Amino acid sequence: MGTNSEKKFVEQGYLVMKSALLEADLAPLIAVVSEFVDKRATELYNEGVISDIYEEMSFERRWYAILKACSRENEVFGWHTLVFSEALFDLITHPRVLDVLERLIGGDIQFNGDFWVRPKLPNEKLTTLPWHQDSAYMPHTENDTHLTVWLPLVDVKTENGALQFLPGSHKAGLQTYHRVPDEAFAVPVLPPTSSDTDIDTLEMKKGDLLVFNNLVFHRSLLNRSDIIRWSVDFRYSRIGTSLHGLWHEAIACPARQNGTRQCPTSWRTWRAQWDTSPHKDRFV
Ligand SMILES: O=C(O)CCC(=O)C(=O)O
Repeated sequence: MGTNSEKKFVEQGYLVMKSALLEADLAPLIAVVSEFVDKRATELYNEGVISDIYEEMSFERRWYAILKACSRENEVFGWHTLVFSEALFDLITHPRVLDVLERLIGGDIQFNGDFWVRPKLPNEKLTTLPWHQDSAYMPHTENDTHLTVWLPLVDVKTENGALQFLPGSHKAGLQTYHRVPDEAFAVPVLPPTSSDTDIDTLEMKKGDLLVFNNLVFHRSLLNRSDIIRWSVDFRYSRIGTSLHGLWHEAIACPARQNGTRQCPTSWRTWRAQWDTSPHKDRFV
């Protein structure tokens, strides 16, 4: 990444790094997700709820086929506890991910403890997110830089629920939010004004890396395809940045110190933090 990319990030509030990761970097986490899907399919089959475990189906299709077969909705916008694993930790602290962040916020980086694997199902309203800024859902964070790294686990197109961004929209600061009927999340009182030409739709390939700040407006389109748009996202900030008691603070940890590529936190240490964290039973 050259200085042009950094300038672009400052101007736009987000950046896509093409082919930042290899298939092999994502494979262990995909295996964790697939193992859970397989386990759940087997349980439902043994309970007599479904008559097929869809073993031959691809990663993009299998979970949706299982849910359809038992007439269940996903009911959650993301998986957290289910995917807690060494594979997840390795991706959060992957040198190639942290190299991108280091160029943007320097070589002292903390992982904020916030992670989600998102099975965005076909035609699902819950995961079709309206325009928002992440600081709207992270109280008191608007005066600091918090970065989200977003990684597609399948190729993402407009049709299967790409993210859209409003370049430069972070510069106006955090807007006021309120709750409205039929929206699972708070929405801006004054939705950002945008013409279609302002909107940047991010079609991404598996292996591409998106990073965005906590104030840039973005949204998540409806998945109009018949496959699941699987993705994973993590949040970071500079070491020393207050997390203001956010729900995931207990599993925050240093991911890089003094620009050294060796991660200062081990999987064992992070797992011990998780084992004593108050939120671990709060989410699927
Ligand atoms: O993955 C998605 O569809 C939405 C992600 C998002 O909006 C966020 O992480 O703030």
